[in-house]
Amino acid sequence: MVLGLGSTGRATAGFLAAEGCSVTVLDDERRLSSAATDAARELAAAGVEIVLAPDDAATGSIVAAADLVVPSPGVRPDHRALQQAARSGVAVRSEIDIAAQRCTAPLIAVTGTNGKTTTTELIAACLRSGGRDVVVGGNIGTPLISLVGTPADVVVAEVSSFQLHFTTEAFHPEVGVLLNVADDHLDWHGDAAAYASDKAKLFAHQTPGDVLVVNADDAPARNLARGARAETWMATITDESAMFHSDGAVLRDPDGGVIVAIDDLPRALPHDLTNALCAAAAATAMHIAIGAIADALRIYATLPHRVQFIGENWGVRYYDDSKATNPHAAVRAARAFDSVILLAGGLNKGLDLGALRAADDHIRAVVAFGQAGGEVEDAFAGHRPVQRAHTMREAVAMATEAAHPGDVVLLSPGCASFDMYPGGYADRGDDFAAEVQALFASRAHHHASEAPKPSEIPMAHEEHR
Ligand code: UMA
Repeated sequence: MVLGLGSTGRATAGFLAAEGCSVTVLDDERRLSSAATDAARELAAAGVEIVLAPDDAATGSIVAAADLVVPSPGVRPDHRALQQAARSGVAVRSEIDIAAQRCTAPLIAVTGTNGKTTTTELIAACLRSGGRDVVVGGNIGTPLISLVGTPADVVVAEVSSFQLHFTTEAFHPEVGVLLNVADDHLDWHGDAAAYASDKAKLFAHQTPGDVLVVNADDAPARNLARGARAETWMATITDESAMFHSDGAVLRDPDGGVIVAIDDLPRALPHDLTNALCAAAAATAMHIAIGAIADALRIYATLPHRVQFIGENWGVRYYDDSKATNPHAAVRAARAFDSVILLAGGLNKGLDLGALRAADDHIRAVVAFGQAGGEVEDAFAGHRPVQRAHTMREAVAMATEAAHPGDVVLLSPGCASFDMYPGGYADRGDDFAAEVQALFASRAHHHASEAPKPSEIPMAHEEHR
């Protein structure tokens, strides 16, 4: 039984049906998107049974009759079907667990609260630069199971805590990368300890011949990794004695060899260096030459909505970090600048937004917005000037008003976007960028209209023609 008819559920149902399993897919929604409707039709043609919006009794009897339940990542562990599976002793395994068991190529798996997608792509770029045939999947977008059977030298997977929750010993990456662990998705996991223990499943089944790359600058990640059996490779930008490190000018490997000069990187915020070092370590574990790694790091284009520079106007720089959907990410972004006007708020995922104050020293003023705007206001009340905006346009205007030349206006919300943007964080970032550009354009127009009219140009000008 597969739970959920999103990208994971569809790929899993199709894969298992093709393996000869008898598959039933349950989705709690009564109405499907058009993509899901088309997929459901195709699956039905392949013999998969689709059940929409089942009641408790129907769910219970389908689960009781199943040998295996595969929940989609978005399905919470307290879902009645999973409770029923536990009561009936039916195995529950995530899609990445089933996929990992069938992958013949070595698996590199990347997790962490923030930086997963970028680091996954960086690793893939380093491996490709070294001549390896690479496929990339997981939380990044393509379900891992749909890559099974694709010829490749290496599989690189971004894995989320949701996906790790229901893994077994079958999930055993040859190289794991643990970037950081900070509160996120507590509405799904219940509490921070449960979230961290799911992250630890990244390396739970690794053995001493495997490698676990750990960002040593993140204390929770470092502590969590103490339980690892794999060889642990540390990466750090603060300690020059550690394995993969930065000396301030150059990224170096454990032998002190030069990986790449920091000036040669497309961007060098602190977390860019961390991601680059972790990627270099993972690629080294796969025996990629340093030169090939350096080539990839030099040309890597940063992804949109991750501290993305939008433009500069009247001495103020504007950055879109809409991808920062938890306080840890927002704090990290704000700390990359000296004086920030922070735009924060949105839909809180059960997190303590007071954690945003950890970047206090870098924040001059705050504009709060969205459903969690009140919580953002409370976090900064009495510490920093806070204003409340009701639209993105208003937020950009308020931030611009508050900004002095040299400041950075940073959209780094610390919250999910679904309260205002059903399409997700990318839509929120695009809206911010559009409002910033509109503001620039209106200022340029205003500026032009302030220029003297031809009739006001001094006569002397005429004489010089
Ligand atoms: N559904 C139910 N009952 C539930 C919950 C969901 O029936 O209780 C159904 C929904 O009606 C819907 C389907 O399940 O039809 C959606 O499943 P899903 O939410 O698991 O989404 P997928 O389309 O399968 O996408 C998932 C990941 N989604 C989530 O983790 C929420 C995608 O990550 C991932 O790219 C994809 O698998 C392939 O691996 C997205 C994400 O937001 C990008 N991830 C989180 C993040 O990065 O912060 C973890």
